[in-house]
Amino acid sequence: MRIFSGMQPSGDLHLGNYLGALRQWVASQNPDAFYCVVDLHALTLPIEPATLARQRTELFATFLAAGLDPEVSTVFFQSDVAYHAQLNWLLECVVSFGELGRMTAFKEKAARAEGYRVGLFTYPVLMAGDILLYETEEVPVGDDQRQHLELCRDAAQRFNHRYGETFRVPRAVVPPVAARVMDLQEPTRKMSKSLSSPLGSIFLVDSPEAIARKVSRAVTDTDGEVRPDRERKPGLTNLLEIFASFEGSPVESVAERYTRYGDLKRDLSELVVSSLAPIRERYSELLAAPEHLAGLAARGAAAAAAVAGPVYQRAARAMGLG
Ligand code: AQP
Repeated sequence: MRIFSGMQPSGDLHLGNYLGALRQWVASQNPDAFYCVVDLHALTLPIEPATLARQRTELFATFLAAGLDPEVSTVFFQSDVAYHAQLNWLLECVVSFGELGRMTAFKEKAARAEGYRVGLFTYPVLMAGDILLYETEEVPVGDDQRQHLELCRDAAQRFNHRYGETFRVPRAVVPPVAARVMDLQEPTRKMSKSLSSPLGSIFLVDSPEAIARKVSRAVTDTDGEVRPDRERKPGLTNLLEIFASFEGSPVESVAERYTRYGDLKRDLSELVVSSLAPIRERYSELLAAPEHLAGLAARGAAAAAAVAGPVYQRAARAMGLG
């Protein structure tokens, strides 16, 4: 199964990234799967060069620490494969201004970024190209990426219609539980790398103490009944979903076991800490060997370019270039 997905190195990964996407990647990795640190996307918001340089390496290490195996699938940096930037331009001349203006992620981020960059507006096109370059069938992502995936599908179909059959049209694969992990302090907003409050996100690299503090301070409600209800009890439902996702059981069966919020929070803390401990440990080991990581990334980029190159050439020729 040809799979592609990516994450931007815009900060430490949180539980949403892990449960919504990365854990699915690990489960579905195969020799035909491509997992990418989409570092060009991280330039859409202000970021210091030294911070980006550090964060992209850390994200690559996090992928491996979570269980991606570069001996099985292709793991690489987007900016190492120039076809991503090249196809972006071709697709910018296929996607319309109006379509991009409807993207909710853009509206949310632009509202918070003073004098936002053109790239913040156009990055869904770059993302569409990331996916189309690999003749992708499935894109494992969290729920927040559905709209961008639809844009990608529309762009592929329009291109094929206008210039002849060129791209495979991909589909999103979203997990059944925890597809949208919410901020622990503002549970009507998704947990985010760049926009969350300090206690709102649990990061994969958080210490056990930090995790316990964040879970115990998570916003719930006052009716005291342990049952899932996204509308009326978003905070509690979020905790139940995180629990169910880590445990691999239905949300209702977790809720049935508890009568008190405090007990649920205590057990959830323990579950999150024990589930993330091996990832934290492996992450530190990997970061201690940067040359090894660089070697793996170079191999990944060569393998990715071998697939992306012919697809880019095909698209360029279809448009009358080359
Ligand atoms: N809260 C979430 N719940 C479930 N899945 C989520 N994802 C992101 N937030 C949640 C999924 O993780 C992957 C990360 O993609 P990205 O790096 O492009 O980041 P993003 O979707 O823009 O959101 P982030 O991680 O919070 O970063 P910032 O704050 O920088 O925008 C995707 O598969 C996404 O669906």
